[in-house]
Amino acid sequence: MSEPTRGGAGLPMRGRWGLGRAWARAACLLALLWAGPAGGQTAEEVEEVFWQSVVCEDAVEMRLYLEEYPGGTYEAEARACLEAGLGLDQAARRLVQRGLAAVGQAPGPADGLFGGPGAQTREAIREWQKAKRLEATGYVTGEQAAALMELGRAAAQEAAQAAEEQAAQEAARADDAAYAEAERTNTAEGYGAYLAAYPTGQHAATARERQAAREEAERWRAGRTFRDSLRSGGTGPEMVVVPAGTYQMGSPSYEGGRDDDEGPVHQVTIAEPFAVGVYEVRREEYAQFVEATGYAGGNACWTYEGGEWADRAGRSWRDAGYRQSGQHPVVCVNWEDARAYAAWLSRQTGQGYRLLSEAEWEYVARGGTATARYWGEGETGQCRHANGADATAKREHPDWTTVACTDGHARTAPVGSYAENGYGLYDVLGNVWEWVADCWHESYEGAPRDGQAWTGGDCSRRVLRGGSWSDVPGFLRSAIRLRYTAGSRYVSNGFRIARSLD
Ligand SMILES: [Ca+2]
Ligand SMILES: [Ca+2]
Repeated sequence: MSEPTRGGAGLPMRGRWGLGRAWARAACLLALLWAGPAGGQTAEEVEEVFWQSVVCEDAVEMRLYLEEYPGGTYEAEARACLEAGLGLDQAARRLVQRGLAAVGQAPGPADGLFGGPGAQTREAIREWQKAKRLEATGYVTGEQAAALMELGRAAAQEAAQAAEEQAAQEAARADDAAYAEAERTNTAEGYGAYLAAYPTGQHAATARERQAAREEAERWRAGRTFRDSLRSGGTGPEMVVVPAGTYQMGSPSYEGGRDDDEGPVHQVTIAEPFAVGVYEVRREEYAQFVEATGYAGGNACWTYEGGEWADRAGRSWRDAGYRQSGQHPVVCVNWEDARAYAAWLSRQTGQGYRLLSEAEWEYVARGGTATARYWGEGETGQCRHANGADATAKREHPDWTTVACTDGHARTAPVGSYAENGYGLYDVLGNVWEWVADCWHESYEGAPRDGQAWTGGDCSRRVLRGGSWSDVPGFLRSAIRLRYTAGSRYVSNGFRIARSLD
C-alpha cells in the first residue's frame, strides 16, 4: 500500500483506488488504523492522515471515521457528509423543517436550508433527537429524515385543509352578507345582483323565488308605465298602473257647478291595481284599428260650426271639421266605437282592454285628491292643467262662457299638452269627454261600491266624464257627469281605455 500521507488534502483516494475496489480501500484504511502511531506520529496526526484518506461521498468511510474517532476533529464534517449522502432536495428539507415545527421544535423558516452546526434547524434536529432518545447529532439519518418528512407532509396537508376550510367559511360569510344586502333592498334588482355574484350561492334558490315575486309585484307598482305589443306589429297605447284604493265618489252639496246626479257621495273601493291609458285615445291609434279591421266609423257627427251644433253629414273621426293631427284625441266616436276599439286592442294584445267603469274613472281623475279638480277646488289654474273653453275659444266664439285664462286651443289640443294629475294621467278633465262603460243612472242611489261598471238602468244612454274643450269651467270637474245615447257621435266626445292586470 502506498504512503497514507500521499493522499493529501484535496486529493481524494477514490481517484487512485477506483469505485469498483471499495473493499480494498476499506482494508487499506483498517490497516492504517491498526498500524497506530508510528515513526513519531501523534494520535492527532494519525487522525489527520486518516481523515485525509477518506472521501465525503462514501458513507462507509464516513461512518468508519465516526466510529474510530467519536467526538473527533471532523465529526461535524463527517455527519454533514452522511446527511448530504441522503440526497435530500430542497423540497424534502422543507418537509423535514415542517415536520420539526409540527412536533413543537423551532427549526426557523421552512427554507430548505439546514445550515452548519449551531444553526436553528440543526438545533431543532438535535432537540428532536434528544426528545426521541436518539443520538443528538443535529444531523438527520435517512430514517429520521423519512420520519420527519412524513410529519411535515401531514402538517402541510392539515394546513391546506384548514386554509381551505377558512376560505370556505369566508366565502360563506361573503355570500351571507351579499344576500343580507339583497334582502335589505328587497327589490328584483337587488336579488338579481346577488344571483349574478352567487349563481350557485347558498341563498340562490330563495333569491330566485323572491326575485320572481318582486318582479311580479314591481311589474304592477303604481306609476309604472308600459305598452303592450300588438300582434300585427308595433305597440298599443301607453298605459300607467294606478294603485288600489278607496275614495269618496260624487260631489258634496257645496261644490260649485254641482248637479244633483253627482250624489249621494259614497265610498268606493278599488280592490286591485289596474292600468289606464296615460292619454285619451289618439286619432292615429284609432286609425290603426280602423285600417286593420275596416271598421265603419260612421259618416256623420255633431259638430259646432257657424255658431251652431248640428249632426252634420260628412263629418267623422277622420274629418271633424277642423285640422287635427294624429296626436289629437279621436273625436266623433260613439260608445260602440270606443268598445270596438278596446275589443280589437284585447285581440291584438291578448290582454283585457276595456272602457273604465264610471267609478274607476272618477277614481283616476281625482288622482288621490278630494277637491273639485285635481289641481284644486276652483277653476284658477285650469289653463295649466286642462283644455276647456278658454280665452282662445272666446276669440272665435265671443258669446261663450269661458275661463279667464288662455290654454292656447280653441278646439282639441294634442294629448298631453297640459300638466298630469296625481296618477300620471293627462287631460282627464277637459280636451274631450270620455266614454265610460256604465249605463246612465240619475243618481248614485244603489250604485256599486266595488268599482264595477253599473250595468242596470237606462243602457240606451251611456255616461261621459270630464268635460271638454267646448265646456264652461263648471264642467271641468272630477264629479261632472254627462250622458248621451250610446250611438251618438260628437266632436267633443272621445274616450280613454283601461286594462285589467293579471
Ligand atoms: Ca281651450
Ligand atoms: Ca278628457
